[in-house]
Amino acid sequence: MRVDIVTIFPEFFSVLDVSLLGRARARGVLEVVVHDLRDFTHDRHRTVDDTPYGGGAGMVMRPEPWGEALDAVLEGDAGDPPPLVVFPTPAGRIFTQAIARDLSRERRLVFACGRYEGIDERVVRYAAAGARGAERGLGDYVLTGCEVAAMAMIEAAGRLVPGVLGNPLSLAEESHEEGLLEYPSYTKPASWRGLDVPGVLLSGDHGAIAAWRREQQLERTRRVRPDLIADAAAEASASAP
Ligand code: JCZ
Repeated sequence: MRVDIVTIFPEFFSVLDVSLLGRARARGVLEVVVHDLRDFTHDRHRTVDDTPYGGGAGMVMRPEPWGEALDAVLEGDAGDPPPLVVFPTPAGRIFTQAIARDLSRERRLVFACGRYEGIDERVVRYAAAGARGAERGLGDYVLTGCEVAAMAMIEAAGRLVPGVLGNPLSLAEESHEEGLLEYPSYTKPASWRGLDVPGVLLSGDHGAIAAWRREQQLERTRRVRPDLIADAAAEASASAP
């Protein structure tokens, strides 16, 4: 998979050189190219923002540098389907594991990283016309810019790309993969500062361990994320014959 990122803070993305995704990049499974939006300006001050039409606080990113940047990034790509341009924004649909899975199957992703009060709305429409566009938010809170949100999405999608993770089996059992939170994990020692590992995990009874883990998943999800249980129930009734 190839990921392009357009941003006014290219140095922010140097963390993608390390860890899991860094190794995947070194092996050529994942290609990440970072572009500086200011390289697509033509004035002495490399201006990317201006005051909003209609008034209001803050600045909005002007469309011209974005148009040139997207043209340059998408130039020569005749692939089918065209690249997906993701606009991280708190005004987008919430990013979920299912969306991460969808992104991981894309041939090419482009992250358009806004700052200030966001990007001129016409850029989103332009991307949707020339490629495919998607506005996505991480959650119901506001960041100062899209870089951290983009990084989270790249990591969540990137680790699902075949060949990026060492052990693909570990993916199947983690939180959100089946609509439930993960069961609690323990390692040695069996007793630590007066706190003991649940006895069933030491029993060697694999059936009992599986049943205990499932019960823990259900209990934990009901307690901290009842909304996930409601979602799963709604999905089950929607797909019932
Ligand atoms: C650009 N501020 C892009 C996304 N989930 C979430 N919260 N905040 C954002 C976000 C904030 C931004 C920009 C300027 C995304």
